[in-house]
Amino acid sequence: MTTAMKNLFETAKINDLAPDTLEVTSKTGLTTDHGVPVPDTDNWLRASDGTHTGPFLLEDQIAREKIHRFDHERIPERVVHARGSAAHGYFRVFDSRATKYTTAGVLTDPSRTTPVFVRFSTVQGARGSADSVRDVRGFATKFYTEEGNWDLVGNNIPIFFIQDAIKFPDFVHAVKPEPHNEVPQGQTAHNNFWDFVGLQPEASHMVMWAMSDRAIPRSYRMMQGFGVNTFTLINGEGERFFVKFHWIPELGVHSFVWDEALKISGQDPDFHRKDLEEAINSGAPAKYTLALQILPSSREHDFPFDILDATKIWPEELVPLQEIGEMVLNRTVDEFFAETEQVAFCTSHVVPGIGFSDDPLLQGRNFSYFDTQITRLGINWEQLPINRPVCPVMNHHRGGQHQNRIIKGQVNYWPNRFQAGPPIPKENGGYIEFAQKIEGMKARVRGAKFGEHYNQAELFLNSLSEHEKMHLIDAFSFELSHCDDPQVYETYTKLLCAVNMDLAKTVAANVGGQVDSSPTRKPHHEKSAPLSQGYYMPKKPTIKSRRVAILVADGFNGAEVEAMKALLKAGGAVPFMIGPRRGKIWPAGKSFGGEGGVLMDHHFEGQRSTLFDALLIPSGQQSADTLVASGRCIHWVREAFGHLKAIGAVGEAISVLHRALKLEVTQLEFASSDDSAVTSSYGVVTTGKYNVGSIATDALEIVTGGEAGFMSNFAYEISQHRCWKRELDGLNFRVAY
Ligand code: HDE
Repeated sequence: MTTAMKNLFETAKINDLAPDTLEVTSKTGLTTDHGVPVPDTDNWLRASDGTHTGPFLLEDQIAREKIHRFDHERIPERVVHARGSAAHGYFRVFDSRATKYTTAGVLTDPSRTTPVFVRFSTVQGARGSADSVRDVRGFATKFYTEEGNWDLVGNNIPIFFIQDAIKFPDFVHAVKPEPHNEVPQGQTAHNNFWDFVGLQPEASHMVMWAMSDRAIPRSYRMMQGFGVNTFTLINGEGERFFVKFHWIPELGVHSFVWDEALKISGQDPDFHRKDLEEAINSGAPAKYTLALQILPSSREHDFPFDILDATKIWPEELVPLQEIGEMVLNRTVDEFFAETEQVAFCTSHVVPGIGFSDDPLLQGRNFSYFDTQITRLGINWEQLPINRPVCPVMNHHRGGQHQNRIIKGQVNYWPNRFQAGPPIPKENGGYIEFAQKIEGMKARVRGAKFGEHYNQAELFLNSLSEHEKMHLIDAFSFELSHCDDPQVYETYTKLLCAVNMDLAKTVAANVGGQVDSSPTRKPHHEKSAPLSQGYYMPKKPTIKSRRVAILVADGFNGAEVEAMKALLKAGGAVPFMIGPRRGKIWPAGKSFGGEGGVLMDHHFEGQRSTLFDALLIPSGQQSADTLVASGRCIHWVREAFGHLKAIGAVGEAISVLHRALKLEVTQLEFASSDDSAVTSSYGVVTTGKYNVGSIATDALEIVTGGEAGFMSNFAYEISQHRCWKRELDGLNFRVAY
């Protein structure tokens, strides 16, 4: 006897949801909840003489039901990770190589396709807070496997603020809006957060990550995911391995720049939510590789850090990643509340072949998640369509609010005289805990190695590239400047001395903090390359799903724009036409108001440069003259330049760049306007003449250099995400944006 089912397929969960999914059309008439047709949903039943409005009648059960249902629409939001968005997809392993570590079919059987549902989130903010705030991102995956649901509830940062789950309520109270005035929203830049982490040195490693670019990801599709905690795998021989789970995004690991993130919080608070939806709908599903870090049980104590300490990474140089499979998110949700809001994860939900470790954070999490779902969704939360497994579920748990299932039979206990619903032995797939030997005294203690807090914080800092270090200093300075209690920021700048003296001095100088004259820790100067985001650039340069704004006004070069759009689309990018008005704009040679007008996607005021990855301005004298004379357009260019984005301009449009940048940034080079040579200077790509006939040769190779065409050079700059050299040479600081 077994509960397992065979041959799941990509859409198994979607099919499972189908009976609960309703398509509303003009033929789906309105009914009450008890199914009676409703003829009028606009007027409450009332006593009226036909001319004057009289009092309403409580007997109107249709109106009462409508109001009752409305009054109870809200459920408690998640204590943390309240703001999120989600997508459906599937997971497949490349081959069976993980069989030596685990019996879990989801990780070892290449003939399987396991449906998944992934919810991404921020941590601190409320449900309605902005997407682009500085924060850790949640990355929670529900695998609907043949042997039950496996929830891998991870983050985009591989470690955590605290070591022991008992500190979680303190940490969350400190990071959340302050109790007296419920301020601030979606931010760690406040006294209580910095007070807590300043007094809790175990947080110092995680604080470094939270102040790095990792905490302002460009997209959920461009960030890593980490299981954070140490889990275990058990193979067919009964051997146990420690494991850490990693997700690596296909598109590389990229972030906003801080000024951009701040502005997007106001300009488009739903940026990440829309980004995921737009990418999936435009045929660019989000893809991630699953990689494992594996340690045999025998190596548990071989490291200077405790491998069960969630404030530490296992450096990849010591424990390499093993890539085993790929996840694809290719379907948006049908209804946010029923799916994204009601999905509920539980770290304790693992499948045979996967187990836990003594990681003290994980053990607390294993208690907490089930508990919180009871408050949010009720005890039968796992029967909700989005949460229920696609394999058979049967047990003798009964009752509780919102029991959905009807289980036939005379008995609901075990043992029973019918042998109904028996336990499933290991041979048939029953989940068996690893027979771990345990000894010790009952005490409130942590392992000895849990006491060291700074070595990996320094390792992280040493491993960052120059521009990443600059961003980290700026982030610390921004955050601590928002603390108005000197005790708070002075404590933190002193703590930073233990991580790195130069960092501490710079931040202290910026925020008016203090440094210790004699730090106790000696620096080790070690580095680990994969800790820098640049390490995880895409395997092949790509512009897939990048948003490119094409700025035009009447009189732009129409044929050129058509060619450019075609090339960008061929590379998977998403071009947007931006003009002085959202209606039609007429290319050169077409008469205003006549045939051949091009509909704009947005107007200059409707969108800002912050919402695009790159800026392109085609030729056309009249168009360029209008743009040069528009302060808003000049701001578009300066802001894109300040945010280190790729900028392209052709022919007369080069004058727009002259007007926006040339005075301040004298070392920028531009192509001359009568020449078809391509000039690429600090991510600004220009050419005097773009030969539309050259599409075939300029077929978006995504390469840089004089040999390559204009669009290939422009695409190359987009694929680099940002031009860091512009920042390292201080060019962006000279432009007002
Ligand atoms: Fe969570 N966490 N957490 N957490 N967590 C929740 O569960 C908790 C931790 C993470 O999209 C809650 O359903 C404790 C680490 C994600 O629905 C709650 C501790 C990591 C999500 C909870 C931690 C996470 C949550 C709130 C310390 C990274 C959102 C609502 C011991 C590996 C999942 C809920 C979603 C959500 C408890 C620490 C990730 C209260 C006690 C470390 C991605 O149960």
